[in-house]
Amino acid sequence: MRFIHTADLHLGQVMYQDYTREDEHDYFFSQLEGWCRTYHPDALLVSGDIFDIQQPGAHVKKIFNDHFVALHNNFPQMAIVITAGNHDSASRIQADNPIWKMGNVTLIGLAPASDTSSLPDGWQDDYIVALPQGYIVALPFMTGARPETVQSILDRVAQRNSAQKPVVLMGHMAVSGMDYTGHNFEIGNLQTVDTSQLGHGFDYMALGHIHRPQTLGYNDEHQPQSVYPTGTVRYSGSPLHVSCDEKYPHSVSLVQIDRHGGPVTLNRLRVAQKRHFFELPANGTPADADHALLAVRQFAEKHQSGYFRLTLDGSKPFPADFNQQIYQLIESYNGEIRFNPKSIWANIPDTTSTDGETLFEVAELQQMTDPMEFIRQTQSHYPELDIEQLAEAFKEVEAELRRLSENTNSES
Ligand SMILES: [Mn+2]
Repeated sequence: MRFIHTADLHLGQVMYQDYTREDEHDYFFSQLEGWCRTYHPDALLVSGDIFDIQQPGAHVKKIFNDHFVALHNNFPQMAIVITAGNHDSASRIQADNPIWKMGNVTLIGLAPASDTSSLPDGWQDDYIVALPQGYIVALPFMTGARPETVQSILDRVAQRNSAQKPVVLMGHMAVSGMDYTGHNFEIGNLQTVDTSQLGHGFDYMALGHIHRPQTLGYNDEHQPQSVYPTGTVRYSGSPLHVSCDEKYPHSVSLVQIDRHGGPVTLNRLRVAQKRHFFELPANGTPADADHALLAVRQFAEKHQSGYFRLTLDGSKPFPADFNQQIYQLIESYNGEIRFNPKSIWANIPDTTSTDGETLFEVAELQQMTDPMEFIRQTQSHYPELDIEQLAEAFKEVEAELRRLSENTNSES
């Protein structure tokens, strides 16, 4: 069996409240189509986070429809299997499955119930895509690990797989021991799943969720090809750079497995990016306002296209309309030069004044992610406040929000 594994498309993503990525996605899909033409995969697997938000607009749905209908029309023999990630609405993805089934496309949105004892015999088959060349277990994002559920499906495959064909398990989760570079913000909200919970009986686990391509237990992304034993666990990574913190190349995974029990041969197909991410100034020295503007002007003239983020010197004065000046400067590039207004601030001075009053620079507030940090520093203004109680309350709210979003993802 030969297949292409990708994930985390985030269709409809808008960068920095301002920039749509439709042409970047078009560029990716044109490359994907080229690979399908060259390598004739039996299947194309997309392991979750198809859309960037749960309720994408009609325009974004059309982008999805156009690309996947084109893939099916051009390669009707290729099975396409798409699962929902935590960014997707499980029920919306699932609802479209019967229609797409007519075009050799399987959409799996809803995870199996956490208690499977009341399900009818053979419920596992809903998650098994049986191809002439092998089996694909298509599991979407799930709350928690649910190892018995996963193993029960893998056992069902084992029963049916008397011909010893390759077995692929799809999933969307954070597995412990992986490299989460670029996910700093999100990771606090996510439980990682221990590898012992992944189940056994698969030759290859096709994961989504982490944007950095990687194979569990290997440090070999620089190689064009790798050969692994059976039971390999891999993130294909996202095709596009999704944030400034992703400084690694992106690829899709072309995988060949000839029989159950391996080996697994992986070819990394490097995705060319339509727009790159840049840090300015290029030499890394935190800039004052004039140097920053100069760096942006030079960058724009030289590259004509791309995203950039600034590192600024917080000990220097900045005009109140500094960001507006940047936007004005890049205006003539028709959205090709794209500004991340959340700058990195260096050398922020200690602004505690002599009377104990805390003053904040805008820069400092911009960097603050924990509301408790702000409250602790301004505690003198709220003598009545029980700080520990407040911290507990924040934790509860955070946990509740997480629980709600996971329920929405897995059950609604
Ligand atoms: Mn995800």
